[in-house]
Amino acid sequence: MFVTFEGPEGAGKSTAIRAISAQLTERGLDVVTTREPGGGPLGQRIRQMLLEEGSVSPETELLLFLADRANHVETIIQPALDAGKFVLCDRHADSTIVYQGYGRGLDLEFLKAANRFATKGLVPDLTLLFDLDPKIGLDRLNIVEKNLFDTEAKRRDVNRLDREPLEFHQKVRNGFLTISREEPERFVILDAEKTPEQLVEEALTAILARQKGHTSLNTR
Ligand code: T5A
Repeated sequence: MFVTFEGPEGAGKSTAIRAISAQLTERGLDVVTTREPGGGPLGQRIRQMLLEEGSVSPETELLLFLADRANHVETIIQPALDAGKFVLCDRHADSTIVYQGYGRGLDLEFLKAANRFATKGLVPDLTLLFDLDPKIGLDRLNIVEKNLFDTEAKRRDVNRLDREPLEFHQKVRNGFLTISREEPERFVILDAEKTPEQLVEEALTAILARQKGHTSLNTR
């Protein structure tokens, strides 16, 4: 089963994925956790190019995200699904629709076709949208906070996209809400202002409910 986690900056996806992965593993599931950009060795290099400071045009940015996705699906996600594993992915194709489409203004129909090309038609079985006011998410990134599921305090580096104006991040949030309404059967929206514990519980409930009715659409 293929589950993606989406949402604006600092919404708590990575924090939740770590806990969810541990709980699914305890239930005996074979779980692969991964992320975009940067899911594999080539992806790590693309991630660095994408997120470091400097001027990058929307077109170049798009093509780098797509290159990362195509390689990620081909070398990590699809092989894991074919082996019957449970894949939890921090951001995927919806981030391209929202950041490069709703945020940067690139053509949405073109982006959908480009995503189909990069993923070879792979679509998540479930997408959890961590919905949050971007002001709260960006504030979270600017403070050192004890990560509730880790033993040490961490500060995540603020990257090139985080530094976009608040207006950009509002468009991103609204874009996620718009696309989630277009595909209500795939998306579950979570209120990311809740505590990490509550979010993990709600996300797990959604995943296990979807797993019950799941017949693998994504196994070749
Ligand atoms: N992008 C990505 C595109 O533009 N197009 C694309 O196609 C793709 C795939 C990736 C950037 O690239 C863009 C989107 C992004 O801008 P990234 O570093 O991977 O950059 O960024 P994010 O995925 O946004 O990661 P973040 O770290 O910003 O967000 P998370 O993972 O949602 O948040 P998390 O878990 O790291 O938590 C952030 C902080 O909040 C605390 C944590 O302890 C941490 O300090 N926290 C909470 N605080 C209060 N309540 C909660 N429930 C909390 N949960 C976590």
